[in-house]
Amino acid sequence: MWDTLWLDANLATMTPGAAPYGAVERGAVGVKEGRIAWIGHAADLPGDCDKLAHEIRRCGMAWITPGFVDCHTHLVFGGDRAREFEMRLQGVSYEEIARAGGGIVSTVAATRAASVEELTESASGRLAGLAREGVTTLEIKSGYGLDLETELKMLEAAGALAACANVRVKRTFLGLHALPPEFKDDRAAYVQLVADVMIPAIAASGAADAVDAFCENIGFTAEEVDYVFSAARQNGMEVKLHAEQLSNQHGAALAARHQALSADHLEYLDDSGIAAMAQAGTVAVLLPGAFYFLRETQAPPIDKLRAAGVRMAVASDCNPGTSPMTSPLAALNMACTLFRLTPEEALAGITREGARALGLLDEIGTLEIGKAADFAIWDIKHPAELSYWLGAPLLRERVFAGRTSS
Ligand code: DI6
Ligand code: FE
Repeated sequence: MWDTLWLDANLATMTPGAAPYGAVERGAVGVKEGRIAWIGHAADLPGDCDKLAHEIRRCGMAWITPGFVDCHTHLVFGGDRAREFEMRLQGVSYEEIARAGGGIVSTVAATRAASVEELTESASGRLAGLAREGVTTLEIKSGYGLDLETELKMLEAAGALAACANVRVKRTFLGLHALPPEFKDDRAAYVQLVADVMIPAIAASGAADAVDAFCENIGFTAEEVDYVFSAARQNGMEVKLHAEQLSNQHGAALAARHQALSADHLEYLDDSGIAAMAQAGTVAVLLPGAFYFLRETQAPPIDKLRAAGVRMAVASDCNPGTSPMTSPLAALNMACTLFRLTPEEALAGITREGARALGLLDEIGTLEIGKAADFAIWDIKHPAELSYWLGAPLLRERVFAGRTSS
């Protein structure tokens, strides 16, 4: 017998195939021990409902999707940058602020000053925002500590969120996010510290399983990233990259050479980068919240990515500097309005492709037998509504490992 049988629902399974959204109308889902034990048309259920499961849950023909996977966030940080937002509105650019010692480095100071408890507490408020819109798995990056102690403190806070909330968290070490003030005259020494000291320590402690970097004029060069990625791979860690966000540094191609899970942002990606990603199977993570907040005008080359068969994920990039957004539904809307994704591509981007970008597609991301019973139940009549409404309370229920949870 199953633990729970979800009935009177339409399913957007997001499994690739004939039907758009992998849709199954009048579907049913049987869950046992936190996993999907049966899924299909209710008419094909192998017996009498009451005999199949201990508990029957009727959904009033709501739609069930896989739980949302937010595969790129900087959810843990100290302080905020609302004041900087005001400055930008008065005409100061993001790059100017960064060069003047503001930007990421100001968040570093606030993060260093915060305790693990304070970091966990402030991030849990943001996590609640994501969960209210169906997120069951998210990635959290470090990168506002820039010293081993604070980077580990951030990763500890991310781990604490996973322990107390009904959510799956993947942790990423983002040592090459900005040059810490104490290394401002010795870039090479900081890059070496990240590669030779921090990565081995973080790999050994299991505090993160992937390494990210910010490859940019105001961040780190492709050469510096290459050095750090080599260390990451030697220490058995996955890699991913903030690439081509503000300029073309050929970061995506570099990431692909290291078999990166994903290359993220990609507004300035060129044809050779696209080809390299397609060949390596590196996922393109699209972050329309940052595009919107920075008032960027060059969109990522969506048509070319699609034509090349590069998989596209969509994520919030929740961070204090360029995407203070805790709404995955807003990200879907922006992916469609600003980047011209179809609503189906956008939804796949925050479910199946988000899972792929985290290396978790065997476990989550689609509704299939054997996968974790993480799903979101929506008061909608068609899945396109998830990309259409802005600010509507669409979530009826969030289910994590087979249990309803807020
Ligand atoms: N790119 C981004 O959009 C964020 N980090 C990055 O490398 C911005 C982080 C910040 O401004 O705090
Ligand atoms: Fe980011």
